[in-house]
Amino acid sequence: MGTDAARALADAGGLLVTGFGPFPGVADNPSGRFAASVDGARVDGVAVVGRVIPVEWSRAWPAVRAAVEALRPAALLMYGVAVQRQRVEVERLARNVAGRRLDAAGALPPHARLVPDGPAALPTTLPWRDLVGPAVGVSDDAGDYLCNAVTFHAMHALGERLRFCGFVHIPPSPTPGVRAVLVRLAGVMARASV
Ligand code: PCA
Repeated sequence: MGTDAARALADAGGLLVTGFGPFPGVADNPSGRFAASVDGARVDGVAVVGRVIPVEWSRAWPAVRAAVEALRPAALLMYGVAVQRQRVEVERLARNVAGRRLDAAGALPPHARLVPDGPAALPTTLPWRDLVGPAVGVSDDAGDYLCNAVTFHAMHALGERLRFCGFVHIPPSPTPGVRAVLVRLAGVMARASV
């Protein structure tokens, strides 16, 4: 997306949407495809920028942080796929753990804890009650892989700077719930800014 849309995001209370790229077992990640598809969109008057994040222990959180620093969005909505899930679920918690699981570059996490002196868990600041609906539920277990990791880091480092910050797991098959979360969050942001 062009610099004009990025400027609009910084100036107009915009929304950064992230998804992930491929990782072992998932060659084509629907969360990254969704984030790319909404890049440059306006939803309910809210400017949206979409970014695809590498599924790598050393690069995922730095990529999210760099995008937030460059774009200065009002809110950060992150998506990732969970292959066993049947429906879209807003994650209410992220935990300070990194599972010993290989990433897309074949690397393991450097430590068992994401932030050595950080809390055991952090709650989302997404207005999750407003986001749930027929195709969207909630979860209190974001796993111990990269989705949980970027979410914990983002909430730990940016939770107070962003109006809303959180993560949504989506199933591998297409469902209207994926877009519904974005539309509902944009609606909350639009109503709050009038
Ligand atoms: N899902 C993985 C990481 C990237 C993704 O899309 C997860 O649930 O942690």
